[in-house]
Amino acid sequence: MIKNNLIRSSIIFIALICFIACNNQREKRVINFPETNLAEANMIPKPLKIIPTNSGFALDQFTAIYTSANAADFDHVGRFLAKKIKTKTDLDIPVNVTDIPNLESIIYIKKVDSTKLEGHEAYQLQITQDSIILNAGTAEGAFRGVQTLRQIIPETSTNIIKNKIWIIPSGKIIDSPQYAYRGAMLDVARHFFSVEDVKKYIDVLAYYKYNMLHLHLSDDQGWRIEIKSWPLLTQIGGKTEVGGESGGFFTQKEYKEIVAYAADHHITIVPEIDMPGHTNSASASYPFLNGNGKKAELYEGIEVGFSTFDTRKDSVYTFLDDVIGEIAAITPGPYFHIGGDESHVTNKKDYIYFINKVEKIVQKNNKRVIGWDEIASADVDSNAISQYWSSGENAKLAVDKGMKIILSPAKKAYLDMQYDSLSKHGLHWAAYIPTDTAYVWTPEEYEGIPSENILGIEAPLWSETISNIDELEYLAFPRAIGYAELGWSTKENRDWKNYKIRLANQIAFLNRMNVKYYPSPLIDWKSNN
Ligand code: TNX
Repeated sequence: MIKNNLIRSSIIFIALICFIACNNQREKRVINFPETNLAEANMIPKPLKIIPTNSGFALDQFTAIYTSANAADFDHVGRFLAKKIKTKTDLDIPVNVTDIPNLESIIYIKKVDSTKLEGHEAYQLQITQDSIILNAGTAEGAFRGVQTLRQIIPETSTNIIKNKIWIIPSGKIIDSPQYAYRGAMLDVARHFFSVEDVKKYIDVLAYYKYNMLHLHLSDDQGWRIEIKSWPLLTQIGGKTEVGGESGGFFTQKEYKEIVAYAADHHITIVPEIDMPGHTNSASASYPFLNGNGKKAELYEGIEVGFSTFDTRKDSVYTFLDDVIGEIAAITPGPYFHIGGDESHVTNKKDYIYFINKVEKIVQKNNKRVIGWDEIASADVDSNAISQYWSSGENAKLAVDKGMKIILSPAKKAYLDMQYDSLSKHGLHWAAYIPTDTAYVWTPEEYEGIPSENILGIEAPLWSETISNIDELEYLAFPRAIGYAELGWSTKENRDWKNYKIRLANQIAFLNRMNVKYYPSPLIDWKSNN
């Protein structure tokens, strides 16, 4: 293996030297590039620094991709890029193939000393007339850089030389994210979404540099993850959905498939089992869990706050030990979300007792607790993360406890809020959230939360009113694209007027991906048709 790597590394090295040397010896292809401006290229999220040099790089059939040797994960990123170039341009770009006759330009994805870059997702792109060098300290950084590169490949080719070329504007990009946590949440409990749906969502999220996908796997209306030691959870609790539709669940094998697909896109899955409230489907499956004093029946409505686990029974914690243990075992990411919201029929003392016990179980499984903002009112330690959705008071409690906060304020960041009163899907209990409102707010200064407490932002998509991928996409896009920029780009680099032009330019990508976005009247989509 080491020998193979060594051989490969020398071959690639020789190929690169050859490329440079040969280019000096043989007559160099001359292209008169039209003037370009990398700073105006169509990138979302906007990179930290862009230095245009106003010329171009010709992507064409004489381009090849190379990646640092001894780094299989970089090779993987290179192949991902080649696949995406194929979809966009129909070009077959070889990856780590030496001996290419007529090689005119290279894309080199290079592993560099990570201490020279700003964090593990940082990357730099250096684009000149015959090479693109993508420097990153990790495959994750390289993957983020590849998304930028995908975005600046023009939709159409030109014919200024004999063969078709795609002119990428030249210059330098220095980039790293503002927040370490840039998430989307999908509620597969109120309505179930298939593995294929989740994968399609991941494809689009990855393009905009999201790095977390939180799956809301259980709620009153359905239990969506197979637990081998408690099979009735899915056999009974997985059967229902809001509105009487047919339910469903992920087997552990399917969940692992999602985790692996997400990992391939450098996205971490955050599983959520919502408790002690929002637990009707579990209690309908195993009645001993129930703490609200009534017999739990399967439920297909949308009212919340009526269910609770019995927080004072040891058997409930034995059950949760199994549930959390089984899910943690197939979740490589560092987080486990315990819900904790709207436990209106759990008394305060019991709530505090419960959250404390569950936190210990999560920690025993080597995961870090995330919970909705209410968990800050319990006795959690500073390592737990509070997900702000509605209560400024809970945010203060979290700050006092030294906790990190994920910002998901319902009136700004809830993807299930209607755009306006005419929206086909969605609710409006928190607000109407048109595309500009979703973008024009400042997580950096939200409700006086100190910036050092903010881990990042997440856009939750609750699914009471949506039951298929088209409806999911109607609510998620274009707003989720704006949240990507809020999470990645600095305040100085964000501007609605500039963003809305770049957003309009996403239409080609969204159409190619067959994303049924909501054509917000605030965006001049037509100019790009
Ligand atoms: C509130 S946000 C909820 C969810 C609903 C959502 C609908 C939160 C922590 N709880 O149970 O689905 O509103 O917008």
